Amino acid sequence: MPPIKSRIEELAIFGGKAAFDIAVHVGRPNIGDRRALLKRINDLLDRNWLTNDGPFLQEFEQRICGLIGVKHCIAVCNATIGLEIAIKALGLSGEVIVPSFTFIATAHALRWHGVTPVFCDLDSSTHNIDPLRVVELITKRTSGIIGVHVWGRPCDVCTLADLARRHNLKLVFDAAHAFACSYKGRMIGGFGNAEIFSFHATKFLNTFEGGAIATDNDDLAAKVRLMRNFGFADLDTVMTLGTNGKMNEASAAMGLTSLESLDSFIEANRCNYHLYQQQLTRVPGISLSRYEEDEKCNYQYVVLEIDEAVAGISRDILDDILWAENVLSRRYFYPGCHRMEPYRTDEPQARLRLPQTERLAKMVLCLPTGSAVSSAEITAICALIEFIVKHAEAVKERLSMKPIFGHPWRSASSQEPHI
Ligand code: T4K
Repeated sequence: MPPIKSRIEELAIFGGKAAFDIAVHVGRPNIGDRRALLKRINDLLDRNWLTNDGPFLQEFEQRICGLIGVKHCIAVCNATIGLEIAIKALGLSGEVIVPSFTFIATAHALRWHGVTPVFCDLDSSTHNIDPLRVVELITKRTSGIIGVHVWGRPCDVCTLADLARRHNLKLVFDAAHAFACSYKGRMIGGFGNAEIFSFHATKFLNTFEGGAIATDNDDLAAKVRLMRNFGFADLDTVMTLGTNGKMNEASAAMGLTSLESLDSFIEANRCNYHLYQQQLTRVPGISLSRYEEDEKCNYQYVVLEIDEAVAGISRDILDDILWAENVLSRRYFYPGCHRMEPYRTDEPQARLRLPQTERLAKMVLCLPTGSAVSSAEITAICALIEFIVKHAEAVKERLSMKPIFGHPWRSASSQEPHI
C-alpha cells in the first residue's frame, strides 16, 4: 500500500514522490479467462472465419438475448456506429432531444447524419435527462428522444415512454453504460424502440471495441441487420443504404469470454464501490453517486460529486493533485456536449438553459475501479482524498504561490471553456 502523506509538502504536486509508481486508471479493461480467450482465437484462426456473421458473433448475440430477455441483439463494431444505425433505421430527422451530459458520441451520432441534437438539462439527483425539461423542447421538427442511462443508472423510462407516445416520437436509449442493469426489475435492453450498449475496452464488459443494438421489434431488427452489412440481403442484393458496422470474430470471442466472467466483474465493481463508499463517508463535501441496490447494477463507475463550498477544494484542483499522484481520475462529461464543437458554435448561449448540466459538469469526478484495482489501492486513494480535503486551505494557499495550470496534456480550450 502506498505510504500515507503526513505533510502537504509530500504531495507530488509540490514535488513529493507520487503515491503510485504505476498509474491507476479509470477504465482499465477487465480481462476474463485468458486461456478461454486464446482457445477461441485459435478456433477462429483454424476455422478461417474472421468476421461477417461468424459463429462466435451469433453465439454472442444469442447469449445476450438470453441474459437480458430481449428478442433481438445485433452486435456492432462499436456503440457509436450502433447509435448511427439505430438513428438511420428509425428515420430520425430534424431535431432529436438528448442530454448534454453524456459522452460526445451520443450527439455526434445524430449530427453525423444531419440531425440536430437539442440539448436537454438533467435531473441532478440521477444525472439523467430530465423529462420535465424534455417536454419544453418538443417542436414540430422533433422526431425523437435519446435518453442516456448515465453511469448505468436508468433514465426515467416510464415518463419518457409516455412523452414519446403522446407526441408520436421515437425513443432510443444510449445504454452504453448500462449492460446488465435493470429498471423496475426488467433488464435494460428492451425499452424504447431500441437500446444501444457499448462493449468498448473501458466498459466493464468488453469486446476490445464493440457494441450492440437491442430491440424487441422484429421489423426494426431486420432493418438494422441489413444496415450493419451495407444493406446486403444476400450475395448480390442490396436492399437499403447501409454501412459496415459488423463485429469481428475476435471481438465476439472476447465478448463470449467476458460474459463467462460477468458475475465476477460485477462483484469486483460492487466491492470496490462499497469500499469507496465506506471510506469516503467521513470526508466532508465529497459524496458518492448512489445506485439503486434493489435493481441489478454493474457498478462500473465510481462517481464523486465535489461540493467545493463544503470540501474547501474544487473538483479541478482535486483532479490535478490526484493526477500528480498517478491516480488518473476523469472529469466525465466535462464540459458537457453543448460546450464542445460543433455544438458550441451552433448555440453559444446553450449554457443559459442548461443550469444543472453546467453545475454538475464542474463537480463530477470518476475514480478508478474494475478488477485491475486492488482494495489497498482504493484505500490509498481514499486516504489521499481525505488528506487533501483536510488540508484544503493550506493546499490552496501553497498552490496560489505556485499556480498550476492543469495537466500539461489538457488543451487550453478544455481547461477554460471560451463561452
Ligand atoms: N455513449 C456513451 C454514454 C458513452 O460513454 C460512450 C463511450 C459511447 C456512447 C460510445 O461508445 P463506443 O463507440 O466507444 O463503443 C472512453 C471510451 O473510449 C468511450 O468508449 C467511453 N464512452 C468513454 C466514457 O470513455 P476516453 O476518451 O475517456 O478514452 P481514453 O482513451 O482516455 O481511456 C480512458 C482510460 O482508460 C484511460 O485512463 C486509459 C484507460 N484504458 C483505455 C483503453 C482503451 C486502458 O487502460 N486500456 C485501454 O485499452 O473515452
